[in-house]
Amino acid sequence: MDEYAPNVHRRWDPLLAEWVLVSPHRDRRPWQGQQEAVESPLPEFDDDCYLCPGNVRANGERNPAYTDVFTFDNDFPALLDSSGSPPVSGGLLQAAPVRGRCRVLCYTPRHDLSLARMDAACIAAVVAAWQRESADLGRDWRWVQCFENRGAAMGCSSPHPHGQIWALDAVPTLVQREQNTQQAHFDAHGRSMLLDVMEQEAQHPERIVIEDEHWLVLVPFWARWPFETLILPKRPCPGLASLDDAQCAALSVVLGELFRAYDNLFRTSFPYSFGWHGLPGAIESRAGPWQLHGHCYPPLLRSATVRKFMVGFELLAETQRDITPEAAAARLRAARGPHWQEESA
Ligand code: H2U
Ligand code: ZN
Repeated sequence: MDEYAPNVHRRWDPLLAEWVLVSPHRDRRPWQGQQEAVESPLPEFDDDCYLCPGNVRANGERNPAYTDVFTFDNDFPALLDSSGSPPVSGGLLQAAPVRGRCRVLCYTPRHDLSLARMDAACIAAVVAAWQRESADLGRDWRWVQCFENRGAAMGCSSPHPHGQIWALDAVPTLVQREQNTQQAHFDAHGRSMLLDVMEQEAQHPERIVIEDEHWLVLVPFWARWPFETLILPKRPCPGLASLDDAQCAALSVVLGELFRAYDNLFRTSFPYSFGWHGLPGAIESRAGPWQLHGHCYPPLLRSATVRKFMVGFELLAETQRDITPEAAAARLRAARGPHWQEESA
């Protein structure tokens, strides 16, 4: 079947409780819009990088000569240890105090690498850091958000491989919505929603991108972004700190494969926002409403320079996507393998 044949329909996102409009044939419309800059090759060490080992950061502090991961408190944190004074509120105009802590996690001393170019051992150090931060910060804060913005197209301030961790004493809006939908499903069926999704997806390999004993990576049925993926542990697992050694080792391999497939797709350093949704703190792994999952939201649509914009209809009415999730998964599967830059080197 022609993957771009007109087949307009809507799909339901059970996690965020929203509809998504799917219009596959639109991917063919002529496009003379914005061209994103294609990045040039990077040095292994950059004197001017705030995140490279031994360099001085924007606040005057010097980074240690770190050799694997390096974590520090964000010099420009969005959340502070003390709340501001919310404006006087009441009725429909509600405000609330909020406190939190923001951390930056450098994945490796190598300025030129990325999750797509790091080996599994190197990624394992990042997975361990996510677990550590999630457990430590989870003792003091209600929510711990690990995430990464990659590439200038996603507003990332530095190509040095790094992510961020924001911890706060409030449950953020989208997390609260996922909490509500997962809890409602658990109350109604006594099972975790995402484990049920996974069971259904096992019968639909057309959306699966990577699968091993411990993990399933798929383009969700309800994906918003063109090449969006959802990363799911196969066993009940409430949060990052609950993953065991075998799951972490497998994840380090799976993440490398996924981000290499992204880079290979358009032979570029694929931009994205990626992050984990899971309960903070160290919690026993057992079936409950929360199932750990990673969301990867990459903006590219047709090439290294043509991206999807979430604008008019999306901002005012409902998210709309151009290619089907099934077509996106097929292309990601086909892009798996060695990194294109290593192939052509
Ligand atoms: P992004 O790449 O997503 O912009 O995140 C980088 C973070 O690193 C950003 O939040 C912090 C910025 O505040 N940062 C420091 O804490 N110190 C620096 O010297 C540079 C950047
Ligand atoms: Zn650097």
